[in-house]
Amino acid sequence: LALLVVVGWAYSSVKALVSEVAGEGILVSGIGPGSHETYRHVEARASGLVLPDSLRGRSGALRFATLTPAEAAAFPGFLATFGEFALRTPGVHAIQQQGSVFALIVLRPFGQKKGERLNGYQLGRWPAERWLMGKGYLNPDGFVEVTPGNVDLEISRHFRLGDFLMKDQQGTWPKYLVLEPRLVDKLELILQELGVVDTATLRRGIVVLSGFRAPYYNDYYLSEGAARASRHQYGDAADIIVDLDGDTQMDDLDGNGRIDLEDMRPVIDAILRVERRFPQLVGGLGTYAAMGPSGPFAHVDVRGTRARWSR
Ligand SMILES: [Ca+2]
Ligand SMILES: [Ca+2]
Repeated sequence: LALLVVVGWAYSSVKALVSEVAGEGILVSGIGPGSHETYRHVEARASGLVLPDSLRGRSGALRFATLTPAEAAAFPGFLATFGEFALRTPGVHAIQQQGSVFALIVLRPFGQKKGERLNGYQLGRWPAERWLMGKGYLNPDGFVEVTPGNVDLEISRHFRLGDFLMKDQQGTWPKYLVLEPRLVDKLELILQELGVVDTATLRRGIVVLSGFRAPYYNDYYLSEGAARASRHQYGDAADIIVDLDGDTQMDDLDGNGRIDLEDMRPVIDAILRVERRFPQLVGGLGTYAAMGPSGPFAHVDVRGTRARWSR
């Protein structure tokens, strides 16, 4: 049986703790901001916590799953491992299993947002709070609570939780995020298609210019062409560049000395190949000419239906 080590929200301390654990067992911490970190061992066998392979996505590269409190309660072994407290207190529950860490993230329910804000963090009102919206545009189930302790959590082989945060409200903690694992899965598959997956010197390859955008933030950009029903509000969209050389600019992928829309061609081809292989990950694909210093970029999402545009 694999050694399972489970720790809570204070992710930065995970690595240190893992090395201290000997023998077969699970290490459980108190979770959530303000809670004391108390650790206890429980029997791995007794808890029955098993991660299905499907949680790692079609790329096999996912290292996180999001759970509503109800889903967490129904997750085999979750309650026995983390206790009922974990259902009431949203947080990250990281499981160390044979050298790789997997995070079960309990969401803060959408209903805890009061008006435009959640714990002081400005989010705004979702389209379905304001208008009658169709399927696929209902309010999100909840939010990932991002703290200084988990912002660098590796949620997949190439991405961190913080990659998908809004860039505003720098000094406000906790921050909140809507994030679909299927989006991160698709980005990992795009990297695989681009053939850059195991390039040792490049941690990422794809840079997320803009991931989650709360409605209040999205509304600022309506006049610049942002859609009122933008998928960014649902955590399943990202504006990306391919930046293998790490200069925060789209790369000259065709090597002709210019950085322009032609360089998006290999990216578009990779996205189309991913969608052909995995129709479940079909979504929007938009290309944009340079609007800022990072150069041209692509919008990719997993809305479930095909959408194509170029601006
Ligand atoms: Ca670059
Ligand atoms: Ca070029």
